Formats: sequence, structure tokens, C-alpha cells
Amino acid sequence: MGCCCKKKCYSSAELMHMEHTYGAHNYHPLEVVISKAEGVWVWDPEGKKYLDCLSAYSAVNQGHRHPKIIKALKDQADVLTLTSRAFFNDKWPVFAKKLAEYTGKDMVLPMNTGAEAVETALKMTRRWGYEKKGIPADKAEIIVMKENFHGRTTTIVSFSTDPDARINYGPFTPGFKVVEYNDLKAVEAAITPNTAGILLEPIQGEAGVFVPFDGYLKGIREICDKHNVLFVCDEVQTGFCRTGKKFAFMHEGIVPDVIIMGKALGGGVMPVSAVAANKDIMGVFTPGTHGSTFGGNPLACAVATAALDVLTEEKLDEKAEELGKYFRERLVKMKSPKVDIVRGKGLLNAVVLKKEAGKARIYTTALKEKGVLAKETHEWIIRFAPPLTVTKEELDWALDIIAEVLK
Ligand code: IF1
Repeated sequence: MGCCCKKKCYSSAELMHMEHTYGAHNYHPLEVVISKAEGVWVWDPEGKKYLDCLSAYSAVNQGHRHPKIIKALKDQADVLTLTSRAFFNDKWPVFAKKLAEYTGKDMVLPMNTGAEAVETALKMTRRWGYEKKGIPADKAEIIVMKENFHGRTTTIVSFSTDPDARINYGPFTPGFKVVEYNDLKAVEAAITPNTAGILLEPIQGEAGVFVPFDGYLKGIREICDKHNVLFVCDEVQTGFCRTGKKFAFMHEGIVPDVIIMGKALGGGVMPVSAVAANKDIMGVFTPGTHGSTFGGNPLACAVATAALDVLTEEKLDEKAEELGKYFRERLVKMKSPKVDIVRGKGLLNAVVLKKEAGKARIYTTALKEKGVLAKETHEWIIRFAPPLTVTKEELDWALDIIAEVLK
């Protein structure tokens, strides 16, 4: 593929070297440089084409550069981009209404990144604990799960159980109780009169797409009701049709009190996050008590509104459900001697390798050579999460390559 710009174009090797020299080393990327994308496909500067099976960690559910979302971005860029919340703008109210309706909650609060939305939910939960539940000052406790991933801020890493995420970042924020995931008795045992909320992922992403037993979320809902505790559900990675439903909690027919959203809310274009809750909970925020310069900016709101429309219009929940089943079925049918288990929901899936198969990185590198981009999580798990706009034919193409690599 020829280069169209007049500036110097760098090769993949040059770019990787430049990043290594001037960029902080807080990642260890697969050795592929992406310089162009459309739908489920991405290209490197040399013109080699790959099928994206990571979707920027599920932020590109609608596919790269979805025409409707890009049109919303361009149209809005021509009119108004940023006002701050010191003034009203004409896009945030429209987006707020749409997202409230999408989540089934009374109100939403806009932020930018997932971690900010998690922080927002934690602050809201604590305030609710003091002002509505009557927890004594500074005593609020929030129950969280082992192997959780909720972001990178100092408070959030305070309750991470991953040494890499925590080491030498102390002193840590107190007020969190860590319990075993997928264990209702452990949660029940950790509840005290000072418990304000339970924060969890409905499927643990970073933990290797760990799906809890059927009935776990229902059990959490019952515990929360029994003890007057908020159920705070982190749908940053699982939300927006990724698992085959609008939100992953919908698989169990329950409704959490607080929904945390991010990633695909920005349509793969820009960071947009939000928290949704009913009035009795969201009402704890009053003017000046929380906010963000960019949260609710018109450009983000226009993009996110279009991103929600695409999910609904293209029935991406149903597509993810159907194709996800097919994807797992084919993976299981491969009967690969390297594979321990295949797990996931919708198009959020993982292949757990047998210990003797060697490191997952060997396989993600081999997949990349053959044109499929996937990312390992831990040393023995490969995550597959293509954009939800993927067709069965494209999935089959990727599955043939996966079969070759896992032979
Ligand atoms: C990284 C993982 C995915 C999230 C949940 C909040 C956030 C995330 C459930 C924070 C973010 C990311 C961030 C990215 C890698 C990634 C990830 F492997 F770490 F777990 F997706 F699988 N809640 N997840 O998954 O959102 O502030 O990043 O917008 O940090 O390297 P953020």
C-alpha cells in the first residue's frame, strides 16, 4: 500500500524503535503497528491486513470508524466541541436522556475514562452510605472482589489484588474489603452495618474472561436487598452488547443499583464514560461536589449518541449472542491438544491454554503473523473479542487461522 502523505512515512520497525526510545515503557505491545482501520480490519504501514480480535479491549464494539459515528464526530466538530459544564450545551441533555433510557435508570453522570466513572461510583456509594443509610462519618466500607480490574487510579489500585498494578503505589486508600469472586458466602460474611456497596464486574475481564456461576449476580442482588447495600456493577468492558445483551447483568434478569460504563460508549472514537443510577442515589451529588472539565462535552455526547444508535439499529446484542455461541462451538470442536477450556459470553471469549502448551504470547505472535490480532491475558489465556459488526464469514476466516495455530 503506497503512502499518500508528503511527510516522511516511518516503517513499523522505525516506529517501534521510536516508541521504545521516547515513550514510557508501561506496556509490552505485540509487535504490530496499526496505521489504518475500517470495520473489523486494521492495516500496518507496510500494508499488511489483520482482523482485529481485541477491539481495543472492547472499546470498538461498533467496528473501527463506523460511518455513522464518524459523521456525528465530523458534523459536531464543525459546530461546537467544548463548553465545560459551567454552561449548558445542546448535546449533553439529549445524550443524557438517551443513555438514561438505554440503561433504564433515572439519571446519568458523564465522565471520560472508565477509571473516572468507577471513581464517581465509589464516591456516590460512600455519600449514599453516609447520607441515606446513616453510616457514621468515615466508616463506609465497599466490598470488592479478588482478581478485580477497575482501572489505574490510586484509589482503584488500592483494592487491586494484582501485584503489578499495586507495587510501590502506596499508601493506599482505606475502606475496601476484598473477598473471593464467585462466592456468595464470602460476600455475606464480609457485610457489616457499615457496608455501603458491593462493586464487581459481571464477568471478570482482566482475570481472563472469568464467567461466574449462573445465579451469582442474582445472589449478590439478594444480599444487597437484605442488607440495604448498593449493587455497583462495572460494565465498562462487558457493556454495550459485548456479551450478547445490552449489559451483562441482563443475563440473570437482575438490575444493579449503579451501572458503570465506558469504552464502547465512545464508539471507538473518543473516551466517554458514565454512571447511571436512580434519583435517590444520584441525588447525593449536588453542585460543586463532583465533576470534570471534559465530561459531557458536546463532541463526546454527539459521538456517544451515535454509538448508542448503532448498537440498537444494528441489533449488535443479538449478533454478539449468536456469533459468540458459534465462535465457542467451533473453538471447542477443534479439540486442540493445547487448549484446556474455552469460556466467555457473546463475543467476549477466552481460550485457556494447558500449562504444557507454553506461553500465550507464542500463540498471539503466531496469530499476528497470520493476520489475526488477539491479546494474551496472564501467561496462559488468549482473549478473543472482535468488533460486534464482524460477519460469520470473517469469523470463519479467523477461526481457520486459530485452528492452524492451535493444532
Ligand atoms: C489497561 C484489562 C481490559 C475495565 C473495567 C474499568 C476499566 C477497565 C472492567 C478502566 C479497563 C482496560 C484498561 C487497559 C487494559 C484493559 C483491560 F486487561 F486490563 F482488563 F479491557 F481487559 N473497568 N480495562 O476493564 O477503564 O480507565 O482504562 O478507560 O489499563 O491497560 P479505563
